[in-house]
Amino acid sequence: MNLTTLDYARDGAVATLTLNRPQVLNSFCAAMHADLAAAFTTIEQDPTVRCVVLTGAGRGFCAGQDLGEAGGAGTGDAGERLERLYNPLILRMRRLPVPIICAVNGVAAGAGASFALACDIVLAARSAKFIQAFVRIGLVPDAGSTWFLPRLVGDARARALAMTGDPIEAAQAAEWGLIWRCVDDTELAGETRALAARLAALPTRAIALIKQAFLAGASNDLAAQLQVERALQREAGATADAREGVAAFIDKRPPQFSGR
Ligand code: T3D
Repeated sequence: MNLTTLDYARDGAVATLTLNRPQVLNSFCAAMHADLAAAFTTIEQDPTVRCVVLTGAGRGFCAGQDLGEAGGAGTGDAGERLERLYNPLILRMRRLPVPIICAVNGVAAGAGASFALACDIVLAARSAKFIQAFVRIGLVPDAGSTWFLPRLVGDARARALAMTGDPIEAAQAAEWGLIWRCVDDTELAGETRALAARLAALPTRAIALIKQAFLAGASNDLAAQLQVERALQREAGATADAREGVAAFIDKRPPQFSGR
């Protein structure tokens, strides 16, 4: 992979993608979209990747769309850019059959906040902030934020965050349920590594099916979701890891999951 805006690193079964345009707080440009697409293609084609970590280089996580990019926000057809660049990225992350941890190392603004919320588990450094910055420049929250926000924090908080564009501190974000946990800045890297190693050793097929279940559940009624669970459990129950999990329980030993 020839990446210019993103660092791709492997540590065992964990792939880490680091947004790397720190001079503009890792805001998205066309090259970064292309790099992310290439990285996700590599991950999707590599069954040895069992967990993905997303983070940012420098003091920010991601400040959303690069407002200085020629032909970007404020020009042309914003809807076309969303359809071509952001929407496929967000859906791809939700459908990726391995867990994605977001380690929010600094400010996450605009589509950068949406990008974080599209991950499965979000850890944030105490100094990080989440900003629905869109309204500040006359735009609507996008890249999934109007879908994620009310589901995570409820309608009242979601509307206020979207309409005011006020920042929310990582600790408050955790308290409201916007993210999983807020940790001290010095602990973010270690906590992320430990969580990634743990997830990468779990039954990866079951985690992929859990992702599918939650995605389906967001638009299903209870009866439909019970059917989804039946189908997914049938699939999970037939995996080598389910056999290993039950055998390990009976044998009173720790399970050794292969991810299959
Ligand atoms: O049309 C379409 O394509 C639709 C798609 C929309 C998707 C979106 O994401 S829209 C929302 C775009 N993002 C924003 O509006 C956020 C803009 N950034 C900020 O409001 C602030 O930078 C932050 C609140 C995030 C952080 O503030 P602060 O004070 O910590 O940092 P700073 O000094 O503002 O930024 C540091 C540098 O990064 C600075 O450059 P400089 O002065 O050192 O040369 C700043 O210009 C640059 N930067 C920050 N955000 C962006 C950016 N450059 C380009 N695009 C950015 N989004």
